[in-house]
Amino acid sequence: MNTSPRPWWKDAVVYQIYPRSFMDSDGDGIGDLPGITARLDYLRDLGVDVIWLSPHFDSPNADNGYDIRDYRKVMAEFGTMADFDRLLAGIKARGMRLIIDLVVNHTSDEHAWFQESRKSRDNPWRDYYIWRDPAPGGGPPNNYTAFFGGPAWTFDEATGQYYLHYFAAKQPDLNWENPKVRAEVHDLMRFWLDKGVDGFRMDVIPFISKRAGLPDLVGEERRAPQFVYADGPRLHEFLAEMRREVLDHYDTLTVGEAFGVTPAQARDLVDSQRGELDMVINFDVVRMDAQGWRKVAWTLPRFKALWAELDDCGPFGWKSVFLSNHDNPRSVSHFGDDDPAWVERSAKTIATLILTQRGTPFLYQGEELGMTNFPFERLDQFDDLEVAGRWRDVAHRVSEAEYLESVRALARDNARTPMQWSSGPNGGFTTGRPWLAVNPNAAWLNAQDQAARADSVLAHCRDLIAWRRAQPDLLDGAYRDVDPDHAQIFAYRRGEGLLVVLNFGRETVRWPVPAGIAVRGLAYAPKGQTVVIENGVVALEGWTSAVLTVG
Ligand code: TEU
Repeated sequence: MNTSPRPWWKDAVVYQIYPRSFMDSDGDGIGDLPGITARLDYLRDLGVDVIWLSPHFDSPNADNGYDIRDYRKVMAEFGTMADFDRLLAGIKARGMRLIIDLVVNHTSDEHAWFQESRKSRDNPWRDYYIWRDPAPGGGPPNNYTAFFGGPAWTFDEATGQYYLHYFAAKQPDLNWENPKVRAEVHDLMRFWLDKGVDGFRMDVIPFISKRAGLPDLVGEERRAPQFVYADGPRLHEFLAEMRREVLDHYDTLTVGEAFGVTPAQARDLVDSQRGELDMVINFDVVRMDAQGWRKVAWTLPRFKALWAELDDCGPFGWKSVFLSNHDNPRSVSHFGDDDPAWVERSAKTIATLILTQRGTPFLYQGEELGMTNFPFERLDQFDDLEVAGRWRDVAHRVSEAEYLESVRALARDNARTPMQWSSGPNGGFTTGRPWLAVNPNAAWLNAQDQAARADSVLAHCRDLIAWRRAQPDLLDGAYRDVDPDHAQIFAYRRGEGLLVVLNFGRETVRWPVPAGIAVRGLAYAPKGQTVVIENGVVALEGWTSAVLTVG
């Protein structure tokens, strides 16, 4: 029997900050650490427990900080180490915690290790990266493709070999087979933990172990190489070593970004008896309507089936719950209804889902306001290298209109437009020129307006976060979908005492409570939205959510 105390992160609500787009304090159009520090009261008032900060390290920004040049230095645009220390102190002073991004599948090609590594075949850092000779007939060593377009190999003239990169050519993959690389990673983790950070979100962590011999992708593997990249033979060993060497000596939260991981593999990664990760960020739901770059249809029954499948994270596992982040469209545009007449109700419904599923909820900046996708109209409006990179791959066989239609729905830049603090210039994000355009709906969709209204999305998130703390059934109760086939209602039990009912459409629905569940009353609903319980039927207005007590 497991007698250890319940870890703090099981009851926590996590809030992700993408620093580039959160708050600019110095007018250069780029968000920064002092900007975040200035907004800590906003986050405390919202009631979140943990902040996950996307990369804040020195970087040439080929991929907005996911290409790190120096792991021990703060990105100049974001401030200094003193600014980081002030931010961390401000977070602690408010009773919150901080986890940072650990991006160690790859570095920037401008990292000192790679600068050395590429110099010569016998350089002491050569084996920090993955170098291979050209294929016998010339060309890349195998047919691996990169997520940002083109092959996963780039030829380096100086030494006549190719280096491997699963992402951009400016993001060479580290060679985790080399014990020195692993020791370097452990060291840099200790550096930040000793400063007082409370853990890590680990970027594409399942990719660190490469398949032995790097054989070609075959058949279906070519369409979704992430499943091959995430399936290396030493992944579990490397994670257990990291736990032993580093994490066991601190009180941390570790959440692995599990791109390419199946639910079955995820169960191993989060099995606390194995000692690897505390939870993972699973892609099944957020990418359910994406085939590569192409947007395909999704349905509510399929959506529900995926939640049910993910809920099974094994007897010793735990999971994260999220519907958006900096790599995905805005949740209200993606799975809700971002029509101005419905956006607030719809965003509240989605927030209820996130805050009442079993697992640790992750809210992404602006989601607490119902921020929407940006009305992109042309390819040249996108900043993200992924949009141009994939376009280069497919332009010869796909029309620009067809590509744009998918990309405007799914592109990562939708989530990266600046936070909408007010209806003022640039949504109150900056006094300068924002690095990425502010969504024009900041005029009426912003934090200042919502903070003043008791029925706003922001107020709903705040109220529900506070309320859930005192609900053992929400924190730990078993999960059971009670009507998996309904096309508009998502309804699930939490523990013995609660039933959550969400209306995923505009029409009012009269939903008959399934036999065997006795509804006792309404425990929670967003302010100003009508829920009527009568004769075993729950009537919910369009895009309305309710938590009911059952017995
Ligand atoms: O994301 C990797 C990932 O899983 C994808 O979302 C990826 O961004 C792409 O869309 C694949 O199709 C992580 C980071 O979250 C992302 O921002 C980085 O660009 C990427 O790794 C590389 O570090």
